[in-house]
Amino acid sequence: MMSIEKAAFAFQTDSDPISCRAFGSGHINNTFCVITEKGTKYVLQRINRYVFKNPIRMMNNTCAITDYLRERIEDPRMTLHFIPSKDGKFYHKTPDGEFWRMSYLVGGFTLDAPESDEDFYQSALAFGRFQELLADFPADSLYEVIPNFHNTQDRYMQLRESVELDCVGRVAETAEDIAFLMEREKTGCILQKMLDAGILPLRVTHNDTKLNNVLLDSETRKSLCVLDLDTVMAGSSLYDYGDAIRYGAATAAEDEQDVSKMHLDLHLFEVFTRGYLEAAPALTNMEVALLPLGALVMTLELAVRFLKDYLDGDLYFSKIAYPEHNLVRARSQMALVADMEKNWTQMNLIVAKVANELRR
Ligand code: GN1
Ligand code: MG
Repeated sequence: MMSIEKAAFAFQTDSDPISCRAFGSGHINNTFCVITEKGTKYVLQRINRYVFKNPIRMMNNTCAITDYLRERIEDPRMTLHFIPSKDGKFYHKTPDGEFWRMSYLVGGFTLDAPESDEDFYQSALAFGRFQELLADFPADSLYEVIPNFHNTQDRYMQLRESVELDCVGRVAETAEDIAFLMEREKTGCILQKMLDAGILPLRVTHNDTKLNNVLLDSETRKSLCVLDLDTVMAGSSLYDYGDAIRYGAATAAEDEQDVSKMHLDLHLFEVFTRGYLEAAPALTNMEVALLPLGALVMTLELAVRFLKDYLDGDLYFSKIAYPEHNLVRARSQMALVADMEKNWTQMNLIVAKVANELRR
């Protein structure tokens, strides 16, 4: 039996697994859809051990969050449900040290790009609700799964280290890209400084709010729940809002090679802003005022991360389709940063308008 099949058999499924195929488009973990004799569908994932150093503590976070949510939702499909392994744990560890986990795949689907305004609005509601439902969850009890995950200051420091090391000789060809990012370092560090100073509240945040991390109901197309809880940690609401805009309100894919296609869709920006603020009414005025900055900083930060990884030889974002893939990703994010800068006044006006309409 192959290792994937073995892993599928390690969990308490309702009957024996009969099929297992690759599933989803995540950059980090390896994901499969398992179907059993009774026709039940499950998601099986192998956890990326380079990225997640302590999978057991990570799963403890995830289970604490899903348990908490389960007590506060009307429809059980509004949170993930993990399936225990045959030895009663929420993960399965193989003799060679790989970790697997399994959850139900219930009546829903995900999208890599919104097919309508409504799809994107639904994702805003899902991430806003997530924020709101977890408002009283003790954020400091969560294990810091990836230290300094959205600490842009630290991300810049790491980029600088990689530039100095130049371990695969890619610095010369990316001099302009490095310069673009370095020119914006000050802006990139504002949020972290405000969090450190207590001007922005520390919240439970998802930290990876791509559209494809939202499950939509197959029948109603309404958002059911948010997926991929690996990076749930203490952070800023601006991370979640900003990352969702970066990905979902962009006119091109994250790895578009033709950067002239990459813009911020201001209409989708407004649609998401409305949904997020409706679903998370407890955001402070300061958070609301800084939403555009959240979008800019998260885009800039991911450009820094992709470029750093390109300079390191693709160690972190190791799922690449061609050698320059991470450079292409970094450049598309930089193009989006540049477009946000062009639309800065508009973005701020839109946030002010929506907040005013919702009478905040
Ligand atoms: C990764 O696993 P996935 O594809 O949902 C990454 C995010 C990035 C994203 C870019 C743990 O998310 O931080 O924003 O790729 N997750 C981790 O697509 O690093
Ligand atoms: Mg994901």
